[in-house]
Amino acid sequence: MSKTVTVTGAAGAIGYALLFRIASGQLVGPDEKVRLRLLEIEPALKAAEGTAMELVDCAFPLLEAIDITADPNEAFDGANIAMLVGARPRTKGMERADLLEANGAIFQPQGKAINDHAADDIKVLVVGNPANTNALIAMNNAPDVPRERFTAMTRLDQNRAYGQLAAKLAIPLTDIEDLVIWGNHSPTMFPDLFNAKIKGPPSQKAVDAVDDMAWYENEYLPNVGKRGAAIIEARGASSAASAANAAIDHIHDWVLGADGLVSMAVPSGGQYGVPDGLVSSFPVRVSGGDYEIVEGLEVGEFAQSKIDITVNELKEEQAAVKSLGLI
Ligand code: NAX
Repeated sequence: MSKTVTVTGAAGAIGYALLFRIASGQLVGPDEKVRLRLLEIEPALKAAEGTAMELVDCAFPLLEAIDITADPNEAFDGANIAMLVGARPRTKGMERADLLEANGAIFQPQGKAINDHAADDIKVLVVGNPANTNALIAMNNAPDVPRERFTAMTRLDQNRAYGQLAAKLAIPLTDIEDLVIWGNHSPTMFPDLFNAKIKGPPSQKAVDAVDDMAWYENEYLPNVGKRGAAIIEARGASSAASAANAAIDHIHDWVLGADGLVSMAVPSGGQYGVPDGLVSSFPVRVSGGDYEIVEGLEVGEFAQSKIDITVNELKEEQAAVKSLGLI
């Protein structure tokens, strides 16, 4: 058996950091062969071919085939996993409506192509920004695919949240568990220290271990939320290897399972008051190839006020794409 993995934006920076890890077996495990499908726009096909040449030159035993195309129908034909990385970035002076419209032109046809051509067990991860709303667009254009198969990435935010909390508490990040992100993959996201735990004995709530609400609100939240901008400022280019790493984590755990809570932006079923159908990040449990939103977690007044802000932003994006006729 092998899995067909479609990667869009394959010639981009994240694609370059992602494809070699998929082909080496880090995505779906060391026993599963993979067939790669690279989707790019015409002008980037040659660059994608160059990446494919390097993939061949790695002689990965698990890599069965590589196909390159600019046609979404071909790219998603028989796909078991789709990693939608290519998107239209916001350029200077671009209004939000223009950004959403430009991305609609990408994610509408890709959603339709997934609907018509992907394998029955397709799992979709949207990385390209605005990730939650791009996933919403693709999902709404794929009426025959169960909607829970469309997800967006907040795992990089989760990984950043782990790193910064471990640094603050001067503990190994393996001592932290159940630290998840709520809401939108944008600076409004909410990393939840109330449900995160520091391993014991005795186990402690992360917020108690920090014991500094001013740091949580005024440093941690903005520093996690704006980490992407800080990386651009420092490197002169946006996060690529860490984004690819998080995309691997997201799909790996979805397919193979994981302990504890992880963050995935998934269509809401109305949990925690998030409107049905909105693609928002939740605490989820993953096992047996499925995920489930974990209900009944503590959401106090502070957390709720932050979750409201980020969910309201998603509602506005949803209303905007609706008015543009994209969903
Ligand atoms: P690059 O600009 O390096 O690559 C994007 C690639 O997508 C380009 O090769 C382009 O030709 C291709 N592309 C554009 N339209 C396409 C289409 N219709 N079909 C197929 N391919 C298409 O960007 P990169 O640094 O790789 O980032 C990709 C996306 O990830 C961006 O939207 C970025 O904002 C987003 N990110 C999302 C993150 C997340 O946590 N969800 C974090 C990292 C990253 O910022």
